[in-house]
Amino acid sequence: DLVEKAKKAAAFAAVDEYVKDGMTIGVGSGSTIVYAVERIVERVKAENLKLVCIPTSFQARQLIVEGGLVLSDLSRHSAIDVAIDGADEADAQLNCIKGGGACMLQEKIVAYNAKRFVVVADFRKKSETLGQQWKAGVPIEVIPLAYVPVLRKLESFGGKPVLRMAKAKAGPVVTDNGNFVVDCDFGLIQDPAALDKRIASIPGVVETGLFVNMAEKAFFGMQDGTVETRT
Ligand code: DER
Repeated sequence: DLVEKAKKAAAFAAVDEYVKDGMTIGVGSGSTIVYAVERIVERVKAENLKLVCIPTSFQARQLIVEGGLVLSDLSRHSAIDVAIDGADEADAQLNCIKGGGACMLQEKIVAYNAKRFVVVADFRKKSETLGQQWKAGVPIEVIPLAYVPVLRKLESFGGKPVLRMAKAKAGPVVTDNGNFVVDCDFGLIQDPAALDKRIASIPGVVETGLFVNMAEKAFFGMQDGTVETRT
């Protein structure tokens, strides 16, 4: 269907432009990244590329291992050449909302430690202002014991915070790091940098899904099969 084709086109374009022999690659999480790993595996085989991959979640780790790629970690390879990841929304300045898959903590660590961070997404994520397309709120990773006071604090900021409940498990979503996720709707986010700092300053908040001023390029697969890029 159109969305899957768009995800694949964006992912293939990014891998073909950024992945070079000998690189250490940060592998993101979600559904779009699956196509990026597919293309990396294809190219490793076709071009005999020597790569090392750093995961951002158990899911990414599975993709790397199942793809027969070389798995490593930040203690062995802390200098990442390029991190490739999806996003829930990207604004005109390439600030992103991430965490739809509850993986934003490790994703942000890997993106932060990469020389280059690129986003791959379908047309639904292309936006002007954060909050315009993505209505599920800013994902926030929270230490479980603190989630109630954190919810209250976020409400005092004017947010509408909700603890993310699991679908395939009773109770709240538990992240790969053993934490909860709170999704907090702030409406349109005109100053994502200020909001990111404000949320992160609450004791008990581990990380936010606001990736501000981190991505250098975004590849958007469009409805007509083309790929639009934004830098
Ligand atoms: O959870 C995440 O941060 C993912 O990268 C998410 O933002 C993108 O997931 P998708 O590629 O399935 O839309």
